[in-house]
Amino acid sequence: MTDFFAGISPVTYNPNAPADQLAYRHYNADEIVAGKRMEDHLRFAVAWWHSFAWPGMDPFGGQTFERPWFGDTMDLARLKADVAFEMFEILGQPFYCWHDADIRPEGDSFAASKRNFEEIIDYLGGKMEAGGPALLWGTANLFSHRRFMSGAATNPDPEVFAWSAATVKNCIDATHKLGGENYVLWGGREGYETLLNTDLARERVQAGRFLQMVVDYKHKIGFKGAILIEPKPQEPTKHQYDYDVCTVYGFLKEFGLEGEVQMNIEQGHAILAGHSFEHELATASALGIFGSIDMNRNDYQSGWDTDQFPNNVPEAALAYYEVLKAGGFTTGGTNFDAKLRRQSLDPLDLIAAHVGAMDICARGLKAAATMMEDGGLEEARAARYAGWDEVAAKSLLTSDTLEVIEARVASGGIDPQPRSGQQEILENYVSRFV
Ligand code: XUL
Ligand code: CO
Repeated sequence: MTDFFAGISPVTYNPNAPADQLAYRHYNADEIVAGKRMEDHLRFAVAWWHSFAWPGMDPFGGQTFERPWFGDTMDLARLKADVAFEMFEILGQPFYCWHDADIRPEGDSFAASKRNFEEIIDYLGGKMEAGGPALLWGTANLFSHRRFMSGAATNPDPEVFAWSAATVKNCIDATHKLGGENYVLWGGREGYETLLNTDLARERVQAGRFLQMVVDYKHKIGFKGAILIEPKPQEPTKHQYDYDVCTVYGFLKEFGLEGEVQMNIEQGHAILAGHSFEHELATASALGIFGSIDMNRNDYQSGWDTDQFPNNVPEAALAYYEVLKAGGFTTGGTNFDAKLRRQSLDPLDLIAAHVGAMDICARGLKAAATMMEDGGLEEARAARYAGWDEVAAKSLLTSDTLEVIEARVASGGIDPQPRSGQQEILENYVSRFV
């Protein structure tokens, strides 16, 4: 045992806990909601990078957090893992996630980094076997080190492409070894700063080939988890290729991978792309590529990716409504890709942030399930599209041609009458539940 979380006991469900006591007031893992345990619906995961590796810097200042495990040795990496699993025990969440770079120190060669990584993976494996949470997903950090400054798969230098491919191979192997449920690719620097030095067509082909190799390798080793792409429109690069769900779908179609890859949709990334979170979720569901979510919001005034813990129940309700409509998570889950504010220095801040976020999501899920059960939105939607149930309307989408349609409209049988979209009435309806 380390003493990092000294004095903080495992958090339990207690809706009547005194105000100053840490407790889940809404998240009750075993409670049945819409036919399933809440834990199985929400499938919460802690993100290793923000919780244990992020030092609290911003563009004007460096490290604010002082953590006893900060440093580049294997002993410190093991200490970091010890503290992480102590936090998991306090929270009791079922999953966690990592990048390779979060859990192991960088070595002075590829082979040395690989050795460090494999040693830590075995260390994590031991802790998972001893009762720790399962791995929701693993991923490679192909954006922090300076070798990736011009991209990974889309780098103009084929040696960086090769380094990245080799890194991803090892990360998929490790994810597979730990029984991970998904493997994520976020194209951190797969994009460009200026077209003046960029061959955009070539970079697309490189990214397509890279992803095909990932999918081939997954099948070769028998990894049953999903491959997930996490769209983001910009930051760190000015323009990123995986802009949003629709853009990624076009890319998957181009390279014949639409049946192989699903989406990890992040709330903050959706907002950066000029969408709502629920728009991205509904789009992925409509395209049959919904996978998992990163449940972290942005500050709406800042205009960049602030990765804050969720705190808005109505937003969470609309998001989980889409998740429920999509049939819920299969391999996916709710990952808190969220970091503390840099002034939130204390171990207690880290625990409280996750506890509050889990309660917000639980409230969102419960509201979404009640709304779904009530059925008001689906009834209104069905009524709005009821005209399409008519035989004549169905043939518009199957056998009719423009000439046939024109003849029908010209003969006077069609006279469209505008009808209210009832947005305010539907907004009033939703607010009854949230
Ligand atoms: C960055 C981001 C990443 C991915 C994993 O904005 O969301 O943390 O989730 O690489
Ligand atoms: Co993310």
